[in-house]
Amino acid sequence: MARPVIVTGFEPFGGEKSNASWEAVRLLPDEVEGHPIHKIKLPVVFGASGDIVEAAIRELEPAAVLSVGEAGGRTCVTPERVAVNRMVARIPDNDGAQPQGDPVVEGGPDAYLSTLPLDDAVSAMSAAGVPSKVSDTAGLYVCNQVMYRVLHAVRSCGLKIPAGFAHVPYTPIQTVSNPERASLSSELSSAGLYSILITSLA
Ligand code: PCA
Repeated sequence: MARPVIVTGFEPFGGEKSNASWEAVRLLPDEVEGHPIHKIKLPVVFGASGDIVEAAIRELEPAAVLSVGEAGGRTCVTPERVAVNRMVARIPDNDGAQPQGDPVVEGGPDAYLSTLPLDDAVSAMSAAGVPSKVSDTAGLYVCNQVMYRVLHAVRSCGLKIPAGFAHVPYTPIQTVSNPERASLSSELSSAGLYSILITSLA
């Protein structure tokens, strides 16, 4: 059996009833290119979210890791280029924590670059009819922290694998009460994530 691929999404936060990242992740099939997809729903909590994904990486030694978050306001699927070793929260996390500049990992490198094939992934998403673009910042909230922890764990375990993060826009239901907001269907976001996985495993 081929090594699994870890794909994570998040629980709701910021007053929303759903999280577009989990809606897209849960629509993914159970395997890709012969690799079982191990899906994990993470809490929007600094520390705990990173601990959960790090434990999964250590236990499963995956063939690839793709973490996914919701970025309200974005118009397309955005694989992230970089995670930085800082946490700054505009709103408290789901446990009430609101760090203002603490490092993700004390003494860790300032930043990690995604090891996903970003440009090829965007080309594959375009070919699949999914609007997408590489993003140069994942923010400094829980998503950046998870991306940093993923890349730090992969490096610490000596795994040479594609690993990184993508943000997806709100789903249409999240914009009904505010139709000026951008949205993308979960089906399209999920198709985009699938293209990222296929490209990463090629
Ligand atoms: N988005 C937030 C955290 C959880 C999520 O889905 C972020 O972009 O940091």
